[in-house]
Amino acid sequence: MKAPVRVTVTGAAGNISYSILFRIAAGNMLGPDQPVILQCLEIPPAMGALNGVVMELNDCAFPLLHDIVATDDANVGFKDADFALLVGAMPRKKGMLRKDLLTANSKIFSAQGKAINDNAKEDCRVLVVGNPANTNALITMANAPKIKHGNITAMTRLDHNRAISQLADKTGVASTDIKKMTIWGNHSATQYPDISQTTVDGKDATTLVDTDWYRDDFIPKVQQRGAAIIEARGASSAASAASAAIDHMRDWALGTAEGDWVSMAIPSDGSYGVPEGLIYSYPVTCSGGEYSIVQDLPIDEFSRERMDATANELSEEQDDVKDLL
Ligand code: NAX
Repeated sequence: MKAPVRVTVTGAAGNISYSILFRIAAGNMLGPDQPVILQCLEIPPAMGALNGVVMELNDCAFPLLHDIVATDDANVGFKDADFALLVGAMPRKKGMLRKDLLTANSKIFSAQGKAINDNAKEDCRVLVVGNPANTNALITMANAPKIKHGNITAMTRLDHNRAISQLADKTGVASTDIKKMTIWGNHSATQYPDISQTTVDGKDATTLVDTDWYRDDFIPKVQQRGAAIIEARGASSAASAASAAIDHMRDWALGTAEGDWVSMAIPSDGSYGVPEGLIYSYPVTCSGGEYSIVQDLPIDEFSRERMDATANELSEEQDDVKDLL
């Protein structure tokens, strides 16, 4: 049996974590031969609820779960972490502008960036789920210079999975028949779900669906899916967000399938003309615990406009938090 690795989850008493923690402990993220120690971080008012979650985790008697740490001290929560899933964030309240949300969360992520820097392993792999995820990741990265460059990422895998599911449904295939889906940019309504390189059971997706459906139905549906879930459920996506976080970390750690890629929001290196340093979602392949951007894809005018629009939104968000970078 391998030595256990330490996985920190913040917002551990929240809705997404109520699914994430159990999936990690069951081995869905790092494989059935990788024991884990869960380090659950919360804020003081949520420690009672977190205690209940810990009781339930214990009651599962998961063979891979070696230990659980429950704390409201970020220095304890990130101690020696190999992986960190930053789920905890302040939710958007009624009447709150996007900018107010950015400011409130920027404080959380600058403090957690410092705590990661001071306590986590230098090659700790970090996934930011809490919104606005890309810019929260930017703030975390700016405050954690010791962490290996590129290891602070944000989640667009839920958007990627939503896009696969919509296209599979439209073309009448299984989701496993869809390959090479891409989400470009921000995890927001400006994201660009791109099927120009996607295949459906080996055929070009663009030859199977008409352009009007793609542009007027598919793209907005993927962009607005989070709002549709809130409308239907009265609460934001939780189990599907948890599942996407597990997918993101699993593929990063264990590798993507041959002949396919996934979408991850990562620090831009300038690829595809995106300003360097923004946390931008790209198509990536993963192998040996590292990701690399899929290069040299053809970009037509329609794509270019959308890729630039979502990059511009990220640049504006970056500007709003520049004092913390
Ligand atoms: P909940 O409100 O259920 O849980 C959040 C938890 O975070 C709470 O228990 C709270 O006490 C805790 N928390 C707040 N500040 C903290 C801090 N400084 N340190 C540690 N814990 C802290 O929200 P939930 O539904 O779990 O969603 C969590 C975040 O994910 C939200 O920001 C949400 O917007 C975001 N999402 C991101 C998605 C993505 O695809 N990137 C999709 C789903 C989700 O909307």
